[in-house]
Amino acid sequence: MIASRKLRCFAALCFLSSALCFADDSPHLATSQNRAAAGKLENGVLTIHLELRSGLWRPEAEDGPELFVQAFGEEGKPAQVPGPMMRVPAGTTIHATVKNTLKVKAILYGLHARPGDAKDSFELKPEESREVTFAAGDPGTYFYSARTSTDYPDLPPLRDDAQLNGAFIVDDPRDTTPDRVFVINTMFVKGEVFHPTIEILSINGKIYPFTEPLEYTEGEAVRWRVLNPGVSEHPMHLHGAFFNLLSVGSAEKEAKYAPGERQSVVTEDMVRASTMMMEWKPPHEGRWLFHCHFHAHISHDERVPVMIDNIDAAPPKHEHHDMMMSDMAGLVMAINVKPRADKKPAPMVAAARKVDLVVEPTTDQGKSPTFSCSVREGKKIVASQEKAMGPPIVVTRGEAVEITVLNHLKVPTTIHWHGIELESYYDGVMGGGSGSQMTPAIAPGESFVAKFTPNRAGTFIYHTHAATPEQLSGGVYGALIVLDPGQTYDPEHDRLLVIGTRDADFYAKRITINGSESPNDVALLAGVKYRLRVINMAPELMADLQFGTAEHPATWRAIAKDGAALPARLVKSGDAKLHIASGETYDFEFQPQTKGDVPIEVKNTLNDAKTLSRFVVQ
Ligand SMILES: [Cu+2]
Repeated sequence: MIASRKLRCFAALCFLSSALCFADDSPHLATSQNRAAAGKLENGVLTIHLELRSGLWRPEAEDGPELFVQAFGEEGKPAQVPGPMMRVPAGTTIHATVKNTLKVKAILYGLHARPGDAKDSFELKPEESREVTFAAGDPGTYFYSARTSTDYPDLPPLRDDAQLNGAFIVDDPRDTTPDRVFVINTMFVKGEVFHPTIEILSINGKIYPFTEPLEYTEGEAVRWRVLNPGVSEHPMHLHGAFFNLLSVGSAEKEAKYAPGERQSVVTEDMVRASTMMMEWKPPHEGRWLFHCHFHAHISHDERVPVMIDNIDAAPPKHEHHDMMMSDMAGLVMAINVKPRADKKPAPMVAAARKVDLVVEPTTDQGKSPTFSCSVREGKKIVASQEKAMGPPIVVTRGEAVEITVLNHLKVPTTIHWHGIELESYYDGVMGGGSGSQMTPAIAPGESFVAKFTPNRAGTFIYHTHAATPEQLSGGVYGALIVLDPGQTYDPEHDRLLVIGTRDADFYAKRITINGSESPNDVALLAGVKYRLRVINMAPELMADLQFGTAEHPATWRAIAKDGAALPARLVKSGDAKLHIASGETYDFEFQPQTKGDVPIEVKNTLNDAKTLSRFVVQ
């Protein structure tokens, strides 16, 4: 309550944004879990009366801080964040009336048949209404929206109007699989886009730890439609399980994939104004997370009191995740997976491999400290060697491994095994585990034994899951390579290209390649085929990677994403250009044909900061 009372006195900010100033009698907005369709469906016609209104949104607790925003509502009901869900079977006609009760002009998008044209919009003056009638069109996951702000006209609405949207789902009558609909919204209360002092991120109108706790059973088929109508990009990552992409789309259109054509991933980079339909089966019981992989979008600083009033918000208790990453906030959903009814205790498997991972500070403990990771197995020790990145850990599919993490830092840490389908307790998220068994943070001087048997070969990541970004930007991460049985690691032909940043900021300038801001040349042989494992492990980086020049790009062949083989439609040779967000991995085959230099460029797409390297082909 302190936070909300303070908000009401924040008059100075009113000059910057009306989101923080409002009359005391403003109505409260509801938040929506997108479970029920809005309007009235009768004889193949959906009748819906939408209104554009404004009111007080509570993205945290129901007695928590309030933000004055614009939102859609159905006539006679409270306006809501996100807006009312239009959900109809294909073949339905939609008869909608829209009324603008705001004191400003609004432009409405998406109230037409799908596929549609984003330019197909109409304007409503204050108090003006309009009736529209249209066929729903092709089945898919879409959204409608409205804009009242005038800055950044080429971007999705991002000010007080950032919550002015709602899901528009057209169901395929032949597919009755139940699903859930999650809408991610992004609002910049003031400041420049992506350089905000205040960025409010929510899923179905709530900020973690106030997002809806999800509950499933091991092996159950789970289908989600995830919508990102907003301006920001979010690489959405699922812990402990792969998910299949059934479709990807936008407000207006969608691409659908048949079972054999679907990509299997652990992170899907949801670019601005995008949608996806995903399906997965939780392989293991316990407490899990689905979250954005940009550290800034899941940090404690995402709490409203922290952002707006600089008040250190006490971490509230979460229904299922009592101690789960109490320092996380923002774009996170907690998932509790119950054991199958017929579950038998798993047999004890003696680990064939025992590996130590030692995390320690380097002598560089200045403003942006670096950390050293060393991997020990028997007498063999491989260390970071003055780079802000750990050495690869190489394991074998089907072979049980025990990795002892020894924390020689002065602060707690945890190590997450990104992309591995392991038991929750070993996943490296503080508060994870199942039942009363709870994953601890590894205190300074302590150790933790992670046990797993990788069930697919590919490129994965080990990385710190600590609440603050210093460990990530300081190099507490590395590649986790899973080989097929019988295969031996061949670092000559199996190359890593791991992208990081030494500054934890969307506008990071200090981009690293394999832990170095000034990477060495990479010697290759002409005519020889290499496997390249590309990883983005920066705290928050939307990176563009390119081999060759913009005019003369090199050629490579994509083969895997996040450790899973790509479907045939995506396995192809093409220009060596890749957009890769934090938390994604890609595998390519690269076979330089002629001798000479091939430039390597990694660019931050927000500020064009670059780190360059080159292949020297002999
Ligand atoms: Cu994000």
